[in-house]
Amino acid sequence: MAGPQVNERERAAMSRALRLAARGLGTTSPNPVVGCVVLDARGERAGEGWHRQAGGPHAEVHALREAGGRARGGTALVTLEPCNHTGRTAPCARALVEAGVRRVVYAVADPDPRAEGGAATLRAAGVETAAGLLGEEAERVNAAWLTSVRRGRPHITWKYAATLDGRTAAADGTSRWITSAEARADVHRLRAEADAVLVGSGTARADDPHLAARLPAPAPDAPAPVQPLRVVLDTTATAVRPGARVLDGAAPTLVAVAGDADAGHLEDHPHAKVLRLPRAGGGLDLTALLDALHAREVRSVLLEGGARLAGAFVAARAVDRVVGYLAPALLGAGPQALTDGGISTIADALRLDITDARRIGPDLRITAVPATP
Ligand code: AOF
Ligand code: ZN
Repeated sequence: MAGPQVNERERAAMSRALRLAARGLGTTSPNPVVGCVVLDARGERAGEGWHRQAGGPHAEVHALREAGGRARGGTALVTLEPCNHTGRTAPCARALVEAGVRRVVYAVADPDPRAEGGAATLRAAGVETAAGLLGEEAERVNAAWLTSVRRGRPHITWKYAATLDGRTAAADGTSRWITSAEARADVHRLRAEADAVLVGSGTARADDPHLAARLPAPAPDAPAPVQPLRVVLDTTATAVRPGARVLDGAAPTLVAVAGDADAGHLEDHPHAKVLRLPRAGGGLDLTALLDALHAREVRSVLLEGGARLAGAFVAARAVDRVVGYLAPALLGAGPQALTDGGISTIADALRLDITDARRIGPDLRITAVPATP
């Protein structure tokens, strides 16, 4: 996509703003991640900042503070259209006008109805605006928040680890460890960035997973990342037993059960919350689940297992990103990473675009998103 007319310094500054924005992954939810760089009238970098925490100053405020008087006549590069509303902080569009910024370049328009209109406010005050610079990259770093605001449901990442022939365990059920320690550490990063991690009852029963993240050290001047909500789909309330590792209190845990399930042992448990959902197609109603998570301001979900649950999300076309860790090994038999996706003919394949492929230790990590038709 052709972006706006910009010079090389502006492009480099937006690229820097995107890297700054990414520092907020894991600490800004339910707010977006946003980065901002202010160039002075000569095009030199005068200030920069990023949003650290919901309720805290927006990225623009940090960057303008650092730039001080050098913002006058300068250019602000922001990864999200500056806000136009008085929320927990004053409108950034006004702050940019008051600082005397001459031009504002932003990567993605703000779809939040509370905040929209920043670009129009800037233009009305005589500030030049340009949109779309590195828009695809900005969409990617803010995918969780943008999906949530645009679609009214969390952004869903399906993660799996398999051998090169797509097996997640051997025929006898052994699966420790298919991928390397490096790949498993990378999964902890994915967890730390997610608001919730989700597993089905089969995984809960078979693996008794803990699902907490090994959290990274906080970024400079930033709050510590928080543990994601652990969510288990346990239709009949029989998979999560009182001694289950997800009930250890290390992170909050939500157990979704059918309306008629006998879940007294969970309702009485100090470290569990029970969510009652309607049944659908032999399991729980996924739309109702996503509605309930959205109502709790869960912006992003990491689907961690198993194959049938992933299949249900594929069948519902509710997978926004796939992260596959492929180990250089062959098994030739054993369970598949994905089953029952509701696809029986090649024309119905869920086509993806690979957005990243790299080595993680000895393994290969492939990231892909649904192809746009
Ligand atoms: C941020 N950080 O750097 C920018 C945001 O909850 P509030 O009052 O802080 O407002 C959040 C809204 O402001 C958010 O939904 C988005 O539309 C806009 N811009 N938000 O958290 C930022 N620039
Ligand atoms: Zn703002």
